[in-house]
Amino acid sequence: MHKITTILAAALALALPAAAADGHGGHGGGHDGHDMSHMEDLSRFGQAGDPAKAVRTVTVKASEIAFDVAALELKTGETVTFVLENDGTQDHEFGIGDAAFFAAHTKMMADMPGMDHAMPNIAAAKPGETARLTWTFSKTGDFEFACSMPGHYELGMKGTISVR
Ligand SMILES: [Cu+2]
Repeated sequence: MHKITTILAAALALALPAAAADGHGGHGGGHDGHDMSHMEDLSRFGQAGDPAKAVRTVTVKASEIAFDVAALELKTGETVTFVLENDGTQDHEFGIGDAAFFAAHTKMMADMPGMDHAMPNIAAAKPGETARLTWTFSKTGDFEFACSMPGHYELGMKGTISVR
């Protein structure tokens, strides 16, 4: 009997992390099983910023299927607030990352449509709505901004971020 209990406990221990780990702890309610912990460390392209410390605001308009901005040139250490204006008829996102991040995130979006994909480096706006994202570009380098809605990245809904 003791042995069976031990085996059951081991099986539960194996099953729990996948079912319970949200990885963010703040906004995962109602979306159990969406484990973001496999994502890489976002800090290689900066971190969420304090809106009160933003040195500028950049408005990016989204429509089908493109942004009205192709390239951003920023200074290392700058905190920028982005205002995503969705002028289109589909949902769009403005995310900050790099090619590897978007390769993984667009795949997840395509594999799990309808899930809550909220992440600190992504703003999402429904048609006619506006969303804000403040980001501190603490790392020098070449990054990307993009929309991860299924197919949009592949259709060119992305641009470059140069941080110097
Ligand atoms: Cu889009």
